[in-house]
Amino acid sequence: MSNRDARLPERLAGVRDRLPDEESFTSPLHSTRTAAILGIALGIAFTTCFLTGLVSHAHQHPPSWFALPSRPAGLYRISQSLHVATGIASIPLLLAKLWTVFPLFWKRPAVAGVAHALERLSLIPLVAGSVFLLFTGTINIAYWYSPMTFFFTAGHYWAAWLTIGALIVHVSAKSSITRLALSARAPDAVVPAGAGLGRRGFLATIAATAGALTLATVGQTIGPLRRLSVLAPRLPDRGPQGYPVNRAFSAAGIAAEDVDAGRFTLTVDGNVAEPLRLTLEDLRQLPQYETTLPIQCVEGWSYSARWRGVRVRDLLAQAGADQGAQATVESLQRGGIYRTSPLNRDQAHDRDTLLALELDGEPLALDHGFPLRLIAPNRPGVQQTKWINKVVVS
Ligand SMILES: Nc1nc2c(c(=O)[nH]1)N[C@H]1C(S)=C(S)[C@@H](COP(=O)(O)O)O[C@H]1N2
Ligand SMILES: [Mo]
Repeated sequence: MSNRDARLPERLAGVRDRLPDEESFTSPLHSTRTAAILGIALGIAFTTCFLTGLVSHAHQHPPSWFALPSRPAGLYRISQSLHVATGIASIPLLLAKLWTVFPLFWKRPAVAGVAHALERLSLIPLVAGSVFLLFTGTINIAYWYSPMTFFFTAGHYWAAWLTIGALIVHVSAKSSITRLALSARAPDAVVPAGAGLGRRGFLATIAATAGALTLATVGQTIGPLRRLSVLAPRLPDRGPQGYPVNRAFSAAGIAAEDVDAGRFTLTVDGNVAEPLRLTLEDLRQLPQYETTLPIQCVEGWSYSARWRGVRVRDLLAQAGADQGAQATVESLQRGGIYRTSPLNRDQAHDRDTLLALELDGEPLALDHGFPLRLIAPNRPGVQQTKWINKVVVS
């Protein structure tokens, strides 16, 4: 053994002595009580975000055992606005929580028994999953796609299950210490006068940050707050005909002659007695209905508008489809996963499921889907397909 090797254990011990331990972090804000309060806030936000995320996933990947209802018409708007808002509010909460509990990562012994080891191991998926979800959600609504080398919805969805599983383990492991920390009898850390923020001040700062972030984005869906929404990527009153657009006509790869009013035709075929082929003039001659419905983008922004057009159920009846028929609506757009949109029985037969020709009393702008777009109650914006030229009945 060389001299250097002989000194190795000694040198390692030296390094260990220089590492911080739990006591090195002296701020009284690293208290169990602060961690417990932030943990509860984060638990509520994450659970709401998870459940509303499942709703959105179910709309876009309809399960075979459950048909999503077409009512209440504005339900998806509430659910998805909550999803995005709770996700955004979770960012400062998570950062504050990680900062508060950070000294515990240096606690010795690092492992004290099997249960403790498992509880600590579950922190890896919990922290990594939370950071991943909030990061991918944020860059998705900010249209910053380059770091996303995977399909966003699949990655975000599976990470959510992993994170919620780890959260359940974490909450079970911490429930008694949380209860104790919040009980009136628990001694609270005392902040000496002049020593900086106290616990109340710290929590108020975090709450104010979460509130400010919410206000700076929630105007994308709550119209009267739009002036405050400096961080919202889309505003409900900016765009052609006064409404925002995600996929512009120029980005959809559709030839101008395909949407020429004189040449355009809509076909209704598939499982029908009598396939239909209708020109724009034919469609205008059919009974027209008007409805006020929201477009709620999965990214959080939304607006409500007055739509006028032909009922899908009337077209199905005219083509001689079954009472229980379902349908897929197809766009002139050539590629992309959002060029088709499925309607289950309920959705296809709802009186407000329209192929709209007009928005607020005017023909649709090209960017809003001229000549025809789908508009139906209680569904994500990605399923309100534009530039429709085909309905396939099944
Ligand atoms: N054919 C087609 N329709 C589409 C899309 C698309 O990419 N292709 N994007 C959708 C998305 S993501 C949303 S939120 C709504 C937005 O509606 P608007 O652009 O008319 O406001 O349209 C939807 N319709
Ligand atoms: Mo969207």
